[in-house]
Amino acid sequence: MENIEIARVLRETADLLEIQAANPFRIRAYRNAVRTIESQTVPMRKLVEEGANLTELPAIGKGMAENIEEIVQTGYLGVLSELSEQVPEGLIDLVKLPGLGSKKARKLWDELGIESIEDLEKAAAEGCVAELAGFGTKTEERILEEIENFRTNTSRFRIGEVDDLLSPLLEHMRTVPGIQRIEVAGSYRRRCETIGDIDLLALASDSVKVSEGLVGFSGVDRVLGSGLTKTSVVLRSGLQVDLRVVPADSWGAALTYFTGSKEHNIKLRQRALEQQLRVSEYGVFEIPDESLSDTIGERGLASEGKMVAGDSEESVYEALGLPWLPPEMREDRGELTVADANQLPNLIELSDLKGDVHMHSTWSDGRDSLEKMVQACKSRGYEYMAITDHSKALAMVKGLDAEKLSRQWIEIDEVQSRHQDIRILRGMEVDILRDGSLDLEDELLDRLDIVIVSIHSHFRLERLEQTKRVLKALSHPQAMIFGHPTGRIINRRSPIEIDIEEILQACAEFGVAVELNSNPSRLDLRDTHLWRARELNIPVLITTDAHRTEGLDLAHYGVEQARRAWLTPQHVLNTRSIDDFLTGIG
Ligand code: DGT
Ligand code: CA
Ligand code: CA
Ligand code: ZN
Repeated sequence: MENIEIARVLRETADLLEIQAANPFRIRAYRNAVRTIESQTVPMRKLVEEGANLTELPAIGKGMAENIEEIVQTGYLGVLSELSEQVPEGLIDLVKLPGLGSKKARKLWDELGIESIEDLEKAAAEGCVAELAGFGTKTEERILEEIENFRTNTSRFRIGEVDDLLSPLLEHMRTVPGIQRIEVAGSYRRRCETIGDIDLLALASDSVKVSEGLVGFSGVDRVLGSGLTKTSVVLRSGLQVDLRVVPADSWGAALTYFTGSKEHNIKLRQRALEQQLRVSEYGVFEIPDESLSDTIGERGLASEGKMVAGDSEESVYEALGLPWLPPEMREDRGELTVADANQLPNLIELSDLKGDVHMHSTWSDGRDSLEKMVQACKSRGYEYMAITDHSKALAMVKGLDAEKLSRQWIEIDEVQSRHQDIRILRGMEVDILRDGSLDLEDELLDRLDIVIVSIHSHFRLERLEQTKRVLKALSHPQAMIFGHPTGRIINRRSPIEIDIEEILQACAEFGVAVELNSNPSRLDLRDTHLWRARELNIPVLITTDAHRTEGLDLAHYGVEQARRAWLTPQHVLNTRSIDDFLTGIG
């Protein structure tokens, strides 16, 4: 069991307890434990195996420690199984609908007998939900919207979650005898923000052993099918894994085919046909002349044609007269055209980043001190960094007022004097208030090196009002970076309603850069919006929004999305050296 799976079990328990109107302290104990586990970088599994005392972790009492041990050891939690029997299964999905929560779900169950998303959709469509006390037409409309989001969202996993689930699986597969190569293809290799299922390719002498290896993985919940070349399983997390065993001659062709995207593959095939070639997951083949004229009848071996490439991806692309293409570009967004013209963009890489300018410290809601964050940035080789704690409107995360901000600057100076080899910039993530004004006095904004403006409240304003609010904030002369512009949390919170085209045009006009927040739950701006930002010449910043030192390691997720938008180092401000960076941001 991985940490995200353990957290999922505990969260579900909390949801069910809440539906049952259990003791609030008990519910909170589960929720706090979820938070602790989600923030652990060490697998709980390892701690349990080592016999560590889990109660030393924050918010983990004796009972909760036992729960965690039970989950790690058996894969299940008895309490949850019992609770599940007392509550209809579908109610758990209801609780997960944004804006609903367990109290309202309980009420829907009690008063309208609603036990599932389907029940709720029907009742809302008939107008029954609006009639309940505390609901109303607005809530009803929103429920219908959220149901639609739910359907498109929940079957896909965020790429960060997939990474957590994959690492123990790959570790396990590497111990299977006879596997020479193993590679993850599909949307995962293209670094899509969410993943439908995992497509594993293996090169091995004995395909039965490989298949048995996958089926024997401790994280497998059920086996969907197992044949000579393909095995499919579902992990306990719900993630499906398709594994194919591929012969060496076809390795590159299979990797190309199963990396996709489907649309990219179709374009490749069309291009091949123009050159009298045929591409498949087995290789690139010449199409013999006779099979062109031949219509019915002889489609058998005679028309197979000679294999001209297939063992490596390079050979496949080369046979089609193309350079190898980075997987992030294989989305049928014009990549074959630029490849053909030998004009592939020089995509940005993680090592191009020279600084990170969005992070928090213990001054607001970060876990680590300013000093620790500086050391961590130094050890990642950064030339500069900015501390950007929250502003005062965010009282629940200890946002800084003018007085506290000034005191922070004193500490920055102190820390700076101890660390000469990294430049520490004064920054703040300034809240955009409901009316579009900024949550800090102008004279202080003036004295900051980095001003990120972000929305952390009133996410549900309607499009016109929300767009106006953001436009006002962007027009402030001190606004430098628009932080996580759409505010989405993938699979959890929908993006705010804004006219993104108008907003990006305004960024270009006012000289405001956009953030690419690398947190894999955010990835905000997303790839398609970054594409547009590039077209409009808007500078991009790839930042982590780290709330602890380990958070700085998420930068690669941002870089991957930037690559999907064809960004080069020139498009990203924090690839520049400090002086050029400051000129660019100013
Ligand atoms: P996902 O799993 O929904 O996140 O997205 P993918 O891209 O991983 O899609 P998946 O798992 O259905 O298939 C893996 C790859 O296999 C896909 O990227 C391209 C290839 N593929 C699948 N079906 C077709 C097809 O009908 N035609 C072609 N040309 N390629 C296909
Ligand atoms: Ca897939
Ligand atoms: Ca698949
Ligand atoms: Zn932040």
